[in-house]
Amino acid sequence: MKLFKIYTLDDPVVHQKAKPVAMPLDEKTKQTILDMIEYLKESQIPEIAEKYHIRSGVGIAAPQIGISERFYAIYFEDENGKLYEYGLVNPVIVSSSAKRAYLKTGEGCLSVPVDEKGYVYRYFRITLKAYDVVSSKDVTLHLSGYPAIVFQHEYDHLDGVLYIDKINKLDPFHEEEGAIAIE
Ligand code: K2U
Ligand code: NI
Repeated sequence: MKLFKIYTLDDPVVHQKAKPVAMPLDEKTKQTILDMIEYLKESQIPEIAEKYHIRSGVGIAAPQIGISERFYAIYFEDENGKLYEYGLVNPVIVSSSAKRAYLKTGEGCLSVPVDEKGYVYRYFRITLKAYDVVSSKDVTLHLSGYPAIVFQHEYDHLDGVLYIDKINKLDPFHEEEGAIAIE
């Protein structure tokens, strides 16, 4: 298991807009992305997370490991047991719903050491295109609900945007009309 240094709020790289990845993908970048997926898998095993003092994650973006390029890894199962395992390169959200959604519990981030409470409003549904290292194909993903939230959280990292930047500072638990609360 490759242990990554996680860059945090104090590091400029997490606040910068990352650069597109040159294609075709070089072997080094491909291996880094596969290592990021493995890191997520292992982080979700309590004994391993404790042994290596790492926080559990369902996604991780290149800027969070100090690489200012447009790729991120995803690894989690949704409540129906569907596995989301992707290594996405140069992702683009090609369409999104007017309907917005937020996690009732708020969000967290491996790059934000102290959780900030509050609602983070995102699109409820997105269509995202990218090259996927796992399938070695260009993919078009139709996502909604919790999976859409996760993919957007990572997508924001590629633009140097953190979830704390999206919380209403005057009223962190402001209820946006018509938004869907995701438990
Ligand atoms: O990008 C990251 O820092 C990883 C985040 C992703 C994320 C947080 C909140 C909402 C959507 C995505 C971490 O996975 S936060 C920790 C976590 C761990 C297990 C399950 C849910 C959240
Ligand atoms: Ni994050």
